Amino acid sequence: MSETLENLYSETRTFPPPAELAANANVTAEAYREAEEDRLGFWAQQALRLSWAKPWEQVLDWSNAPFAKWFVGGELNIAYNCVDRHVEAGHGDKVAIHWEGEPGDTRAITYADLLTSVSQAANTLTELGVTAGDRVAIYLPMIPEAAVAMLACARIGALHSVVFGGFSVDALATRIQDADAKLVITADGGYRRGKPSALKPTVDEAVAQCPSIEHVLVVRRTGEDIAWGEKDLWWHETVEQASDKHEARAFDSEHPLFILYTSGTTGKPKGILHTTGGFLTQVSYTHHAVFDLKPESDVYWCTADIGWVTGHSYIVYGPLSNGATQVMYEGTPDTPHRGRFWEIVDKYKVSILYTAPTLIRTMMKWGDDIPAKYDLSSLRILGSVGEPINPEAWMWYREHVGHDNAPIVDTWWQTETGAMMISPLPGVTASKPGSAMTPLPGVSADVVNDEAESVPDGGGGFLVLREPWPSMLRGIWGDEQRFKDTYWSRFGKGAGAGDEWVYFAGDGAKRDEDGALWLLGRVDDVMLVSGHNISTTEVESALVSHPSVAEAAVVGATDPTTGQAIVAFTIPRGNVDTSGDAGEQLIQDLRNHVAKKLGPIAKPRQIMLVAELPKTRSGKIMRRLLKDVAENRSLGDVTTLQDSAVMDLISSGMQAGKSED
Ligand code: 6R9
Repeated sequence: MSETLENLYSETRTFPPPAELAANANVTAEAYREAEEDRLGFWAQQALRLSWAKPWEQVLDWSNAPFAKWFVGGELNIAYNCVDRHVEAGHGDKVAIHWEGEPGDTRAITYADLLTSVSQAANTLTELGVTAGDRVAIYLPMIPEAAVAMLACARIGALHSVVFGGFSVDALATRIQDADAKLVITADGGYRRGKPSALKPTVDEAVAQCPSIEHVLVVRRTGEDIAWGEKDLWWHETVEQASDKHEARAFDSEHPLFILYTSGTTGKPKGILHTTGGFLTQVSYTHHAVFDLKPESDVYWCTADIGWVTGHSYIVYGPLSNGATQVMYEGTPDTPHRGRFWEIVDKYKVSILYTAPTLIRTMMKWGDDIPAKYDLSSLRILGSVGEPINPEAWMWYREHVGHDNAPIVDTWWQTETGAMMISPLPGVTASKPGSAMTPLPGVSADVVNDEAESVPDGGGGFLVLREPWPSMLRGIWGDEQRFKDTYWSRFGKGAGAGDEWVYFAGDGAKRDEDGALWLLGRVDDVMLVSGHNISTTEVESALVSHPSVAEAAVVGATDPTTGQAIVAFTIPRGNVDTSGDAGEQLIQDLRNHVAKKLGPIAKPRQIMLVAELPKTRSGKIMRRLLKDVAENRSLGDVTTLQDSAVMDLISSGMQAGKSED
């Protein structure tokens, strides 16, 4: 990418917060002013929302940059903050988790229940020889034991490394080996798409390659037959029989909390390391501020999987530290029917919903009539995370889910940032559809050119973070050099330019005429067409703005005339006729539609109509694989792909219909 990224799309709609919400918001515009005047003082104030066993002496130690220390000298226990203190405050009977299994079985878990289970699990882990600093791999479905296991590790100072249930033997084994984990916590299986889906056989195969594993702790979920080895222990025969008395001892603010592997687009997965005090401070504050959480009345639901950072920060640590009541759902959105999500919102009167653009676009594809069948009036705030949300998907979310008045918070952040960084505040910000708007109080994000200079309003470039933040990653497990190279060597001091350390997020972005930020996707995906740097996001959003399109993925394929040419893979909405001539006509209409919205430079060379797109388990489109298809190469690494059959379908379609002009 050369100096800047083209800014092709312009958006004029804005939606101010509803007056009543603004009047009662947890956080007002004052927070931006306070943080602006005294950033460290602001974060120290937020840290006081937690319960510390020993106060800190220094808010930030940045002398060993890019390795940060936050709340230096302070001590706290994370599980105590997420569980015990709510029980001590008299909220033991309050529901922490309304769990909904895919087959329709349910459990209501109070904070007192959670304290019992976490204490029992902490005692069991200790009996199994797990001590502070040890690593524990967690490979579980979306069942309450996943949260219990994470909190039990945190309680005794062991690091958890959660691996998506559904990752392959190899993916699990390499993560166990890299972290040198002692224990795996898993289940016989979970329910997905209406049937039991086994997990234990994958663990058995992985553990056979991992001599570091001493024990495998197995939750019984499906009751299916499984093989049983000498390292295996049932959860119900150990944890559920253990003493429920466990004293939570305090750990240093910089004590490691967890490792979470992120694959990025290429290469060996990186074990992103997070620590205790700063992480909890920022997840807790952002959950309170961005969702305006009122713990006494709100019902919160984050649809993420626990194996994604969103599940760590915004199912476990953020909501529980704030004493929230939340919904946790085991299964898929279309089991047993496509209204399942809305049925759950209606049933539990969910008031805050946090989901991903991929789900919103899927719901768009399935049709407006489905959410219309349910009472969604309890919803008062809607969140989005994981990818840029196309303006049209944003509008659909607002109209069909948020009854035209619930504010949408589009939250930009990463596994590496640990917590939200750029997002509207629901009681303050007048939001634009598709924009994450502005950095949160205490966060300094910028859009820069190659020389790390801020681009003017209306310009595009690289998204960077100029100041350290409490929940920032503390490194890559076992690889200091890779940490510096990946995030700190592109701009600023680490690049030999100036005195300031500048974090490069790997994303492209633009700042519009009003100073609002628009995320434009990974810079690796930027297309270079006849000398113009065009973001995949803008072309995808232009396609999704056509009434016949639900979802689109765009890649730059090598082209003899233009360097790269735009190739689009497009999912039509449910009711659209794509057979024969109608399909050909639609493709021409779409090409013209993009040219009209963004200018002729962005007109796709080729458009494929497809039924599905390749996605990761967290719902991100894997453009790299589509590029392989568009350039007629054999497919690269597919280990993080959610459904491998999708690629066969797309490749065969690509061979059949090469429509260009
Ligand atoms: C939380 C999470 C991080 C990458 C990030 C960016 C993309 C996440 C986004 C977004 C635009 C948003 N991303 N949220 N892009 N708007 N609101 O997703 O973490 O899985 O590590 O992914 O996801 O590209 O760099 P992670």
